[in-house]
Formats: sequence, structure tokens, C-alpha cells
Amino acid sequence: MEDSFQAALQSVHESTLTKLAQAVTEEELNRLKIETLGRKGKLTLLLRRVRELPPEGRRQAGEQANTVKQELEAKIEELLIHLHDEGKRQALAQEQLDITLPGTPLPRGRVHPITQVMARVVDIFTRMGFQVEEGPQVELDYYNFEALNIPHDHPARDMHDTFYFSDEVLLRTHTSPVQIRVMENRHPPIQIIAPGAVYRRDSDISHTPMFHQVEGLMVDEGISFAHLKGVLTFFVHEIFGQGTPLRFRPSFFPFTEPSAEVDIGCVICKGEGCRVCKGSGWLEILGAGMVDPEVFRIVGYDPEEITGFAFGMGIERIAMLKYGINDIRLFFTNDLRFLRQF
Ligand code: 2U9
Repeated sequence: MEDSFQAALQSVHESTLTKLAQAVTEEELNRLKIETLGRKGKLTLLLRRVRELPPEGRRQAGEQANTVKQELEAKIEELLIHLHDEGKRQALAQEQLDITLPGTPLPRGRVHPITQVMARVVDIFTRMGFQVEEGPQVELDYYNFEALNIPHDHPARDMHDTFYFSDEVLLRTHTSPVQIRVMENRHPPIQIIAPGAVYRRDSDISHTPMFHQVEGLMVDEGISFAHLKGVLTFFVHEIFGQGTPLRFRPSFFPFTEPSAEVDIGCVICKGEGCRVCKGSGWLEILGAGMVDPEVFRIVGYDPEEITGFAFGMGIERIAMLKYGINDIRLFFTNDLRFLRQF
């Protein structure tokens, strides 16, 4: 084998190993790879010279050059992989999360004031043994009016400002149809409340097209107005406070006879007389009465055998009086400055 070839191979081998040992970046390694093993690389050119060597040394020279080539290729590959792994390790070390740092606090939501008052009212009546019943908000004229002793030509229909889908189908104007449906399906004793949304075509400072009611019904043999007074007195004292004065004032509803409206002593002036109670010292909070015998006949009960009382209240009105709110629309405009106060 030619000595000059041997020397050249050794020189390329050693100088490349030295440079590889000094290389610190991926770019440097790639440049060395091209310089040595590329199409015009030092080792590539040497390998091309093998076939010009005298035949007797050609084979051994070729083998030596290929061994050097394989060694350098493997070395470069190994260094590239090492560099890549090292880069990853360093990046991970820098990106380490400090899980002991305090998080970003999320704003906390609240229960809507109407939902809060509704829950209080439902809780007071369920403690007295009333069971919660629900029914459809899209109702039939029959359940909303006819069965409650409100015929088509009755003036009470005007009061209700009904949303109609057709002659027969409407949005319920009160939750009373729930009690009719329960009585159609069950025998006394019945002791239920019907909470839920109701709809009336009305909109001003004290009316919204949708509002919430809780109605109650207690039916059995021997139920009297005294039971009604006891239940509603307990309710008023629980929701407005134990010392709250209340009075039962005669009234009229087509579905109760006799009927009454319940007033409490004005929460603003404590009975002195002010703008809110229009000088009377009293605020109306709910309506009630003994279920009209005609309603019992319609659902198939014998009014000679059983009696019952019923009552109804608007939850928004209770909430306005409880919290001293003068405009019902505040409940539905979703102003967080208002809602955050409850
Ligand atoms: C049946 C029989 C009788 C429910 C009653 C009232 C009196 C009443 C109003 C209060 C304010 C409606 O939201 S409001 O405008 N309600 O005054 N409601 S007695 O009487 C019934 C219910 C069901 C079967």
C-alpha cells in the first residue's frame, strides 16, 4: 500500500476526531460531517483514490478507509443524538413548573336572589308537611281557566293578560293548573305547593312578562279557615321575622270562597304610613281562601264531604319587600352590581 495514502487517511482520521471532540453545536457537527463525509468531503475523495492504487495494496487500503468512514459516521451520529438529548434536558429544566405558586383566582358566582327567596319559601312550607308538585308551563285553557271556575266570558280573564298560542293553548298565568292536575289524579288528603314560572302580558316597575309563584293547596275532611290562618301566619313570621304584624282582609277570587288578601305591617315605615304603603301602613303580600265548591265538583270531589284552603304569592314581590327593592326589572337585567349584593 502507498505510504502517502496511509498518511493521508491517518491525517483525516485524527484531525476529524480532534475537531469532533471540540464541536459543541449541532451546526458545527453538521459542517464537519459535510467536510469529511460529504460528496466532496476529505474522506470521500480519499476513498475515490483507492482504485488508483497499485493492485497489491488496494484491497487493504479500501478496507482501512471504510473502517475509518464507518467509525466517523457512527461518532458524528452519536454526538448529534447526545447534543439533541442534552438540549431537551436543559429546556425541561428551564420550563419546570412551580406548583407551589398561588393560582389565578376564578370569579365566584352567586345564587340569583329570586332563586334564594324561592328556596326559602319552599323550605318553610315543606317543613309544615307540604309536598312540591310541578306541571307544564305551556297549558291548556281548560286547566288554566275553565277548571278554576273562570269561564270564557269571566272578567278575571282580562286581569290575567294571557299569552295565547291558539284558542286552547297558552302560557300558564298562574301555577293553579298544577293543583287541578294533582286533584284529578289523587284522592284527599292533599297538601302540596306548586312553585314555578308564570307568564302575563304586563310590563312596568312592578310587573314582568315572566315571574315566579308559589301556590299552596290543602284538602281533606274538616279543613277550615283556621288552618289557613295558622299556616300563613307561620309562613309570614318565618320569612319576614317573628314580630311581623299581619292581617286578613276580605277579597274575591273566582276559585276561592270566602277569599282574603294577607297584608303585613309596612317593612319601610313599620306601619307609620309612607310612599311605599301609600300611607296605609300595610303591604299586600299574598292571596288566599277556601277552595270554591265549584272547583271541587269540576275535579270530581264531593264538596259536602271535603273542604280545603288555597293560597298564592308572587316570589318577586316577596323578594322586593324583603330586600327593599323598588323596581322588579332589576331581577332580570343581569346587572352584576345589583346581583352581587345578595
Ligand atoms: C286551586 C284552587 C285555588 C290559589 C290562590 C291567590 C288566591 C292569589 C295571587 C297572588 C299574587 C297571584 O302572583 S299573584 O298575582 N294569587 O291571590 N291564589 S287563592 O287558589 C287556588 C289554586 C288552585 C285548585
